[in-house]
Amino acid sequence: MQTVSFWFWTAAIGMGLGSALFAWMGASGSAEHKGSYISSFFITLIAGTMYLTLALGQGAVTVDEGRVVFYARYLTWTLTTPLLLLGLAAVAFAGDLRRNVPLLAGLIGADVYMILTGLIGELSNFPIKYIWFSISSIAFLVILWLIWGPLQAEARQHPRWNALWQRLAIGLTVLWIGYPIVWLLGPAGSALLDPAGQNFGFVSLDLLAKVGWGWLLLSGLEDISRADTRSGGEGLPVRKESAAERL
Ligand code: RET
Repeated sequence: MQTVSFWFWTAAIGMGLGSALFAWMGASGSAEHKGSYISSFFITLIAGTMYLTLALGQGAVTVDEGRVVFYARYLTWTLTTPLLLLGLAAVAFAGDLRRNVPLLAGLIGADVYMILTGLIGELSNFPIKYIWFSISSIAFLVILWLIWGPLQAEARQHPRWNALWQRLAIGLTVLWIGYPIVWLLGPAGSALLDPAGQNFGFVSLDLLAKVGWGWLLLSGLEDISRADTRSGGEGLPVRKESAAERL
């Protein structure tokens, strides 16, 4: 197994390449999806910068149990996970994020709460850390419920976007479930994985959840735009609305 720092450098480079890919896709991408390109670019930029701090030996503390906690990871997750959820919601809402603001607020609130209570858990000793793990997991279940309940109901109202939404929601669910599993297998949980093993797990999930998932989102949005153009520029509801507002 490679060292912890090998995985940090791999992730920093991988995220940097992800940002470059999204900038390049955005340069030729359609105007109505620019928000998603910019958001995907910053998700990987923030993550890449965090991995650079970790690779340089920053952003970590040793707790009483003698474990090293890479707390910088949680700080960036606090920023990147809400952006990922906004991307998923934008597809469910057919491009108009204002369609259901209470649902967005609930999703993002539960998400930030999940990450911060997860951080407290990793900083805590046995047995208190499992109290925080459980609280964080409840918030995660709320997120999954909001995605597969009300958000899915929104997505189903937009047949042209629904197939993409289903793919994205399944990908997000499968990848995100991996995080608590890696946490439980790692040094903070059962210690079946050593720090290098755990970081290999988190780095793989992070690259898939940000670069892989971001690519799925952006290429899917382009397919929808192309289909719109072919069908005679049916257009997005958001465009129609803002055009009407301008009159
Ligand atoms: C923790 C431990 C406590 C219980 C739970 C967790 C879930 C974390 C998740 C993180 C997702 C991160 C992503 C980052 C990419 O930007 C905090 C590991 C439930 C779901 C997708």
